[in-house]
This record gives sequence, structure tokens and C-alpha cells, in this order.
Amino acid sequence: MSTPLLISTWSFSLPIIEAEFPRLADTGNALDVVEACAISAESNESIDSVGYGGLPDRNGRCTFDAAVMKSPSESGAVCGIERHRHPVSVARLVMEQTEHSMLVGSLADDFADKQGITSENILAESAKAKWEAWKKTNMPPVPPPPLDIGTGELFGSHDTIGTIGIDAGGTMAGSCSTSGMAWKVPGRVGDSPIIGHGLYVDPQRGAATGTGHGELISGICGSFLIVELMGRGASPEDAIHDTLARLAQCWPLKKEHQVAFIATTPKGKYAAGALRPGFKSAVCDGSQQAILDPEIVLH
Ligand code: SD4
Repeated sequence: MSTPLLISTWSFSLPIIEAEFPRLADTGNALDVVEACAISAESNESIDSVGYGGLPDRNGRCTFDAAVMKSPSESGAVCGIERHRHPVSVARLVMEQTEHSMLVGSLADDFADKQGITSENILAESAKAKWEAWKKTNMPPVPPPPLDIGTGELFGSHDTIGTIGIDAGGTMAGSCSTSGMAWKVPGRVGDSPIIGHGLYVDPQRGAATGTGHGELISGICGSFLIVELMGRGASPEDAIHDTLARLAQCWPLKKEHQVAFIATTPKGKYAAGALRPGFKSAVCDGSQQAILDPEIVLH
């Protein structure tokens, strides 16, 4: 038996993981629970970077990306979903019902239709109104980094939800869901649905998920790198630190850039870290249900 653990990005995720943790700690399996956490965020219209309520691209068109993962041989992802409100569930179906690991665009939506998932409008009126306001102000297409003061509300833009769970049987699973960068170039896909970039789970080595500017994370295969470093003996804290340091070495950083990771070993030793101040994570581990400051803030 293992001590169950549920960790997630940003303080808005605390009520979500608090609601799901009892199931994880009881007989629930980690994959069901991390999927349910992403579904909950995807359903919450006030979270404007995940699911319904997520902000559209610069043409006012909304697209969702998501991934789930249990191991290097068990992952599923979708990019650019435009007609289904729960990309995480479509990603899970890709993992479980196909021999593939990723489907994209309208063909991923067609796959979801065939799996019996109802097609819906995914652009919320609130998101459309924010896009219309943005268009009028001529503001820059890259919004400022989100600032999380720990109240469950982010200043700036909300961001990706990445969740990692370990159930009582010791099985680890992760999910990651996003509407991507607000006002993105149409067709842009960030790190979140790409295995090894926004999410990586290896039962032998650990798990990691990322949030923030996906291009930076993708450039160093961030989540894979953290898990690989843990597999070679680093603590989650050191693995996140070294990954952020490598990212900072490789990229000419701009003031609007923010990247954060959470990571755990297979036994549930976890940590979080961010490039800059303003990131928080949420944890439920049996001894606490809390919003945490990251152990590492690189700059
Ligand atoms: C991405 N990491 O698509 C995600 C989320 C994001 O503003 O950019 N949110 O890069």
C-alpha cells in the first residue's frame, strides 16, 4: 500500500483536488482521479486558460489541448480540439481505444464524435467578451505572466492545470489540460499535450507536469528532463532546479516569461519550482490539504 498523493498546478486547483482526494485515498484509481480533476477545471468557466471559459486565439477561435499518462507505453493526447469541452477525456480515449498516442485538430473532434462524446460550442460568452475587449485595446498578443497570490484567483491570466496522483495501490497517473496561450497564432500548440513536454509519468522514475510558456518548456522537453534527472538520483527539488536553470540558459528570457513545474517520485516525495515569483501549487497528501509556495524560484 502507498500513501496517496494528489498535487496540482496553481491555487485555483486546491478545491478541485480536495474534492477528488477522498476517492484517491479510498479505492479510486489515479487515472480516474487526475482525469476528474482536469474535467472539473475544464467545466469551470471562470478558469480562463482551461476548457470552457478558456480564451481563444487572436481570431477569436478557441482550441483545447490535453494529455493523460500512466507510463511511457500508456499515454494519450489531443491538440486543437474545437468541438468538445473535455479534451482530457478525449485524450484518455486515444490512450485506451487506439494504438496511437496523439490525435489533432478536426480529426480528433471526429474521433470524439465516434466515441459518443457530444459535440458542443467551446467558446464561452465570457471568453468571447474578453477577446472582443482585447481586440479593441490593441494589447500585445503575449499576456503578462500570471500572478498567484494563493487565494485561488490568478491575476493576469489563469493557466494550465497539470495534476499528478498516486493512488493507494501505488499507481501513478498525470493529466494536463489547457486552452493554450491567450490570443495565440491560430494553430499554435504549446507543451501541455506533448508527452515529455507538459507531462511525463514513468512508474520507475517519477512524474512531472509543467505550466506557463509552453514554447520554453518544449525547448528542453521539460517534464521528461525532470523525470529523467529523478531517475538518475536527483531529488524532485534538484531535478526541477536543474531543469529551470537549463531552460534559463537556453532561452533569451523576456519579462513576460513564466514557467513552473511540479514533480514527484514514485514514492510520493514531491516539490515545485518556478522561473519567477507568482506560482503556487496545491497538494493533498493525507497529512495536509494546502496551497504551497514553490521550493525553487530561480529568478
Ligand atoms: C501552453 N503551458 O499552451 C500552456 C498554457 C499556456 O497561457 O500557455 N497558458 O503553453
